Amino acid sequence: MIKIYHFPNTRGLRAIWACEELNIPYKVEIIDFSQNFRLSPQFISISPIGKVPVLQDGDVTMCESGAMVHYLIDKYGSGKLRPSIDDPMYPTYLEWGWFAEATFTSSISEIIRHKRAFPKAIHAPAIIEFKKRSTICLEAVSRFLGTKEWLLGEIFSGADIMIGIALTSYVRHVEEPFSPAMNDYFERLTTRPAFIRTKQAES
Ligand SMILES: N[C@@H](CCC(=O)N[C@@H](CS)C(=O)NCC(=O)O)C(=O)O
Repeated sequence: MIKIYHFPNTRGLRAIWACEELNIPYKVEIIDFSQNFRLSPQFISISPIGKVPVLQDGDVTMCESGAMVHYLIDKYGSGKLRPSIDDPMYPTYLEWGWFAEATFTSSISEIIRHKRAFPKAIHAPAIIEFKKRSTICLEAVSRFLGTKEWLLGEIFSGADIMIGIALTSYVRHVEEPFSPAMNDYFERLTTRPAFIRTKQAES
């Protein structure tokens, strides 16, 4: 069975959510998030820089959340949650999935990393700058979404899972209100039964 090493409220939610949407059996192992454990030889052997999530599926071990979502959808989705490669929406699907981690979540992570690295010397202008960069990403998502139900239109896809978890991080760490349209999208995402089960799976 697929095993997902995870810590609550982190990117492992993406892999769990994909499993839930696709009804793939999986189990979650909540790890000890201390650096001691994450940088231990035991954990580094499955996650080379000591981060979560890690997904194991038989002989496959993965430690990038976006790659996990992509893999689960391609391997187990039977065409669900993604357009086919010759669909004109396919590049858009890839683009927003990548944007979610490489650009959007990465800006939000700067806030977390800065606070964790300098708990007694948080540099307020740096936090303001990181929040500003994260909000520019949010606005890009908002413009692209427009009045659509999901990023690709009527079909919920892996790109929504990727962006959805970036939005949960935005709420927790940027703490700026969403526009009404973004609020509606966020509500559509977080009231999906699979998302609700995802949150239950990590507690
Ligand atoms: N690009 C990786 C990032 C993984 C990552 O940064 N994970 C965070 C939790 S969401 C972590 O383990 N942080 C611990 C640290 O930075 O030391 C992914 O998408 O899986």
